[in-house]
Amino acid sequence: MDNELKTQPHGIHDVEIQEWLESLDSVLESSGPEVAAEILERLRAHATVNGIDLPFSANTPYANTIPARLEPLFPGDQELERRIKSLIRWNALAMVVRANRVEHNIGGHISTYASAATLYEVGFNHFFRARSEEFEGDTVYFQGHASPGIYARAYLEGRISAQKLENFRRELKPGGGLSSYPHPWLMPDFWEFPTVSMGLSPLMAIYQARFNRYLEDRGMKPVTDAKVWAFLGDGETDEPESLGAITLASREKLDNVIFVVNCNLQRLDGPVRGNGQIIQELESAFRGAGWNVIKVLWGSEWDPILERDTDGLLVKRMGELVDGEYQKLVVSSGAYVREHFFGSDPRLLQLVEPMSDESLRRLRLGGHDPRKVYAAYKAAVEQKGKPTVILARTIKGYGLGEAGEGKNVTHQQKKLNEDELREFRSRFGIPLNDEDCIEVPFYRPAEDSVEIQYLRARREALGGYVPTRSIRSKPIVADHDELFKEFHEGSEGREVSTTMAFVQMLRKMLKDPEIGKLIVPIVPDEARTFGMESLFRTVGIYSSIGQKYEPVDVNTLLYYKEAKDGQILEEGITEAGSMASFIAAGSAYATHGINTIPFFIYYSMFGFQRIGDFIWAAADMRTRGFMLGGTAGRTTLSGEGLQHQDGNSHVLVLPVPNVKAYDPAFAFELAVILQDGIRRMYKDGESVFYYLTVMNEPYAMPAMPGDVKEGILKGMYRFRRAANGKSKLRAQLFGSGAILNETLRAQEILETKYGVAADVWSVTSYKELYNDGNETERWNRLHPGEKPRVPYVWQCLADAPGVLVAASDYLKTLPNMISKWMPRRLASLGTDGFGRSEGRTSLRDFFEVDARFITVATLHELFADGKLERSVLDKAIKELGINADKPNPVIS
Ligand SMILES: Cc1ncc(C[n+]2csc(CCOP(=O)(O)OP(=O)(O)O)c2C)c(N)n1
Ligand SMILES: [Mg+2]
Repeated sequence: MDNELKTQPHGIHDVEIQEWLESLDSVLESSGPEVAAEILERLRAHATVNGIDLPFSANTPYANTIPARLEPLFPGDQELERRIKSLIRWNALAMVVRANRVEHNIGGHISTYASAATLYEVGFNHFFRARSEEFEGDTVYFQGHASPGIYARAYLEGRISAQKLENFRRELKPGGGLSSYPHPWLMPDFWEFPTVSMGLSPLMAIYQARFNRYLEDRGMKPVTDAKVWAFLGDGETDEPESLGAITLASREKLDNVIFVVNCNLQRLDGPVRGNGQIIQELESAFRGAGWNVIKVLWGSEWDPILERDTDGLLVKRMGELVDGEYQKLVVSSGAYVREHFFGSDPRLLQLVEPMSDESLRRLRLGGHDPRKVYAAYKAAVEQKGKPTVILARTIKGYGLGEAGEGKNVTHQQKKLNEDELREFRSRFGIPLNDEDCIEVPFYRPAEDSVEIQYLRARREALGGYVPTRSIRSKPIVADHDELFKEFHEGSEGREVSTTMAFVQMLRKMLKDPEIGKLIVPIVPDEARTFGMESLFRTVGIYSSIGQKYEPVDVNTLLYYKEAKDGQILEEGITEAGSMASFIAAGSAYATHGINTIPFFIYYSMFGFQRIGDFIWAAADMRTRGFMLGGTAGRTTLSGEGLQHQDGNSHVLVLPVPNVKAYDPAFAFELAVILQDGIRRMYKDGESVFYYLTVMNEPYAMPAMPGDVKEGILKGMYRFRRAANGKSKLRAQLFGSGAILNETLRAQEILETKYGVAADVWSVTSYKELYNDGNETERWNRLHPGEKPRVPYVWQCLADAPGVLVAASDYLKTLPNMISKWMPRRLASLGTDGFGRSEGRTSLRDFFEVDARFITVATLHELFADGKLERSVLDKAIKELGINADKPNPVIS
């Protein structure tokens, strides 16, 4: 052989390398892999001490992590499983093709499932255990775009009818259809986890796995070996959330979590890393984070070739190609593979000399080989002390041939021509003749066929069908009147904020015999901000390993206590992670049959606008619980400025249909809302959750003025009537949250200085009022023959005289959106614009929402109605010290 080829850079000869390799082989043989690893580790340390600069690499060669000789026996009937998988492939394709024949552009994806079929089928036949009476079951996050395959399998299992398959993406058809992607909201008996907004499911899966441990450590469920599987796309890993929590998984030793990344090297537009290697990049990220990484790159056909490759040249060559080149090889002929892959070195060519071009073309990738995939899954479920990620190489659009296999356009492929359909049919052996085939009928073998029998038997052995969603928790029974009653009394002059009031309620709830244990307080490093540090000591912060150190503040009453059975999830600075915990805890009623009640309290600015998509997923998933936006209110949070002061969240919550949003002003309002929320969600089982803003401004909490519970929950009630109801000048003032106090002050000013008698209303929820108004309007429109219903806002104000003025710490659009159900024109004050670092008084002046501005707005409305002289208004502006030429806060 050519001598040049045997010489490495720096003049080292192969002989020398060979000697080192042989010595390692002999250690491996005589003493095993552990000793060999120890020697390598020592060599590395020795080299470092002696000044050898070893470049850091968390990568292993571009080869299968599990060598062929260590592969376990495949326990299934491989041929039968292949036939079942082929049928699923066909039906998945048929769903999409048929749907698009009926309506052009209805969408659907063929190529994602086509690449992932083996990854799923090995899971379904051998690993995914269902939830049953005896066992909690594994949890599987299916890649959203692979849903046609999951439906097609459920069809073979006899769980979904052909009619439903026919109505894929046509959910409004009579009899219902199938949702495009996993949506528990739309298919609550089937899907458990919404995954299609990419990047969310990997993070949710990690926190789900951690929450499972939390429940075990707190003695709320038995310790099991249940796994959380998350299937993701390689393109999906570019979403920052995807890898955002991987160090939590390794730190917490979450060997119950398994990621399977379908590395087809493509995303929607083209290659994930045309000029690089996504698999190697992911390997180093995961290994660096302490994960067990299993690469499944090459199918069994490669094993004999690799065996002949005693010099490691083939593995070296495998590592040389960038993904763009690999993608090209996938769509090329055997001759091309020979020339361009093996042709780089005569010794490589020699390795494959006996093989035909056809057999070179048929060299499978690891992710399409059930034996390799099985070996990886088995190793993953047996892995102790570390999470596992499986990086499986596949071909996007596998089996589509000319219709898209491996091509850049494959993601969007939804139509196949007749030839392409016939080819696919033949390739996967679907028993349809040429004529029938082009109709793309769904195909299910007879109930007593070996395929159906086998498939059913496998699922029976694994406890039932996956996915299946069911509600397994029992409703709570108590009404908790006693618990909340004390908060109806008021604080007797003591100044407290609504946040403090909430923490008092939380403390009391934690002691309650029925719900105490179920409460899950979740904080992203803000417990002290919200005055919750007293809970550290009383209920403890959850830590899977307890507390290995003496906390620095151990001698104080409220020391930082971590405990294995700690109840608080102190997540650190991750609103996304906290939300994922909220979702896990708020859906445990279905996932685990446990009614955990999460209370996630955070800086309100960093909720709906920062993690809005997680909140949307939580809503889809029918999560229950309470989100508390702390330090809320654009002018109530003083000092913090533009990026902290939230005047938006009550607007941003509007689109989420099943979130009930309240901006309570007083402790008794909060108590009423919390008590009712617990009833609705945990007693009556409603799929809603709550968003409550709580503030940090202290003031005396009044007692509940009579029985106003219904009004609080419906969104508004009259808090204080005008002292002089006979006055000619009348007004109705609406305030919310901390701004209600400004309204009450305005009521006083108006009465004492200007003779205006105003009633003050507390508007606890603009969202509730808006929904009620729309619903009433809709009903009236659709039932013209019946007695019209009256919106709640109108009911409240029908007999309330005078001009109307609203003020809140949020955008003016909130009061404006309900004004059409008011009997007269409404003037709205609010906090549109960027916040400022300032004190409350200045902020309320700047945003024009303080008592003075409410007063002027009221006088102006009276003036506009011709009830007041302009001179009074002019005088008031002066008297109240208002600068009429101040900058407009909305745009300044
Ligand atoms: C957050 C988000 N952004 C964009 C999309 C649109 N989208 C759907 S699939 C896809 C490509 C997926 O590629 P990959 O993750 O590699 O999955 P594959 O289909 O290749 O398995 C994109 C961009 C989405 N669903 N979610
Ligand atoms: Mg991909």
